[in-house]
Amino acid sequence: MQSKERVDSQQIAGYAQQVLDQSLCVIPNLIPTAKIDQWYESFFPLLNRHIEREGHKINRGPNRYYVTLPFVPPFSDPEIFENDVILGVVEQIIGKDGVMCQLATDTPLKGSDYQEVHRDTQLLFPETGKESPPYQLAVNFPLIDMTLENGPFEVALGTHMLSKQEGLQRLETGEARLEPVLLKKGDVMIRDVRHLHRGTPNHTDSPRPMVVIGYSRRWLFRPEVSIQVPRATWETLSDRAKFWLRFNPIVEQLNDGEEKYQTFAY
Ligand SMILES: O=C(O)CCC(=O)C(=O)O
Repeated sequence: MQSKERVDSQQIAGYAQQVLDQSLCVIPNLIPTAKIDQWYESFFPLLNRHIEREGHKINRGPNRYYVTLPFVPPFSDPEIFENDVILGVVEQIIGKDGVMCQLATDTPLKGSDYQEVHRDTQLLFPETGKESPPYQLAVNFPLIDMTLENGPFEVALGTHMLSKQEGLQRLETGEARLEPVLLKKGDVMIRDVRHLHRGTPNHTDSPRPMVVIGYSRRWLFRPEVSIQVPRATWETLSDRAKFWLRFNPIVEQLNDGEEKYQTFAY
């Protein structure tokens, strides 16, 4: 596991600056690939059950699924959600008193399509028509290598502080352009979810899951996502982890309900 010893505070500041300037940074080889393989294996039954139960909703486009991960091993792994480098970058952007509010996956399968170009959140103060400093981040990592064939995530860098209209105009004029982010297993992307982006078609037979861990400013209420923390897991957490998870419900038993995060594109 890469720690602050290997990525020093200057590098962390550099990653944070990249997110502020261009809306994302990629930290290579941060998560051991053996860990990713374990997540991949544990994820499959969840994906299959989700498709059986809710696959008909097609809310993210055909053959593309959003699946929340239960906060139990291997997914409740402090070496990932509480990683010093990830939290170091996150803290510099949304503050040391932020919250972790989401643990889920996006997975295009064969037959998926281009999504409409979108952002993941609305203006905080719509009456101003202006963007604010950052308040919501996604930490993403794929469970297999992303390739041009298997539905890479595409993003228009530097569009996070523009209005959607202005961003779309820049795409039309060629001033901005959508680029695939070809993350390898173990790489971690930290992004400001306001940039224009889209999912692309997976032409292969292998589903391409990408994990999303959401971190927000402490005052942002996102009722569509939350992490149920089983009491047994809570008891094992560090004080820092408890702090970041403090506004999530602690439950005696996981409630295995339907996905609430249906409206996702703005
Ligand atoms: O490529 C991906 O997995 C992300 C797709 C996406 O942007 C979304 O579903 O909101």
